[in-house]
Amino acid sequence: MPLTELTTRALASIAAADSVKALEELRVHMLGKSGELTAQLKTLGALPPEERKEKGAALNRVKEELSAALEARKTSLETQELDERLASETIDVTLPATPSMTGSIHPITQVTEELIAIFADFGFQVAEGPEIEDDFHNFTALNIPESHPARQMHDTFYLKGILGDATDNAVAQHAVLRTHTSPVQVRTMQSQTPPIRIIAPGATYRSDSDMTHTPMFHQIEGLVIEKNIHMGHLKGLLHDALGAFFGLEQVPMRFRASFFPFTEPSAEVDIGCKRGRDALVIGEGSDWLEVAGCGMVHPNVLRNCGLDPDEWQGFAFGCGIERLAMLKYNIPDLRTMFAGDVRWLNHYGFRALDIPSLVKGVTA
Ligand code: 2U9
Repeated sequence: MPLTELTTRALASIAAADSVKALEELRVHMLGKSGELTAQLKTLGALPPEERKEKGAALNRVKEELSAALEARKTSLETQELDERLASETIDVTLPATPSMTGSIHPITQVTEELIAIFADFGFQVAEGPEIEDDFHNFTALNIPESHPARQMHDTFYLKGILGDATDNAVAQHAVLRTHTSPVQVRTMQSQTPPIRIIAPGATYRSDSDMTHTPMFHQIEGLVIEKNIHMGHLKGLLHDALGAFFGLEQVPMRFRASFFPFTEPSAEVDIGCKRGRDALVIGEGSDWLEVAGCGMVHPNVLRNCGLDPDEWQGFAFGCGIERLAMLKYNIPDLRTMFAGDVRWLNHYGFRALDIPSLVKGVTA
């Protein structure tokens, strides 16, 4: 076919192509390996040099013209196709998003928030204090004598150096990682005037690591200081708080006489339970499970914190948050709590929007 006719027909076909796909087929048909123009280019080699030069130049011009026409048509078709899609496809930007949830609330955080919700309902405020303490607030004020085993190296993490200025008549104070949250109550008694009604949740540290102990763990402690507060109030409060926590109207509970340096009298708190072969049911059965310790604040502690024991008395209690979380949410192994395993967190973690509130009961 003469070159001019081939060009005219090809340009007409390009102009008539109605899709990017049809255009691509045309390109292959003309300029592809077995295309019409390519076939003509292949014949150049057999021509005498003068004729080859002339025809070669003509063929290249046609090739460029067709390539340019193909490109221009392609751009125009693409624009047209996009316009058609934009006209036909609609998106409702007012529809609610459907995000996939990632991340979860650790059971320790969840249980802490549950307990805060429960005690806030009883009129308690949340108190906080430093995790690096001195030995006065962590031990001395709490009537824990110098020789007490809890002060020994194997229990307490001592930090290098001392706090305060020992040269300036001040007592040299060892820096320790707090071994309980009790120094928070000491600081509150020193800085506030009773009546006091606080809970102190937070991280605590002991140099202890085995199946049932991790070097960092969490406690929640409570303190009430009033003029006429007594053990009966303490027992009633813990009964109602534990009932709310475990989602039970009446929880069997008993006080067992015990000893703590900072309370007198002291008691350990058990709740009734039934131990099945692989399940533990709280609130039923004839077995007992220890969940907390408590007592009336020792007069020495009140005095150490600047309160007159003849004027004020108080009760205090403490429990381990890990233990409560394991019991309530059937977590079998303490050490998995801090392994940072995302699969564990997906399983035992809570949704960020499941904020504990007493409106529905704090039991998830
Ligand atoms: C002040 C006065 C008294 C807090 C108390 C307990 C009893 C207790 C343990 C339970 C399990 C700690 O996590 S655990 O090992 N705690 O048995 N704690 S009375 O008494 C205080 C605290 C502060 C000023």
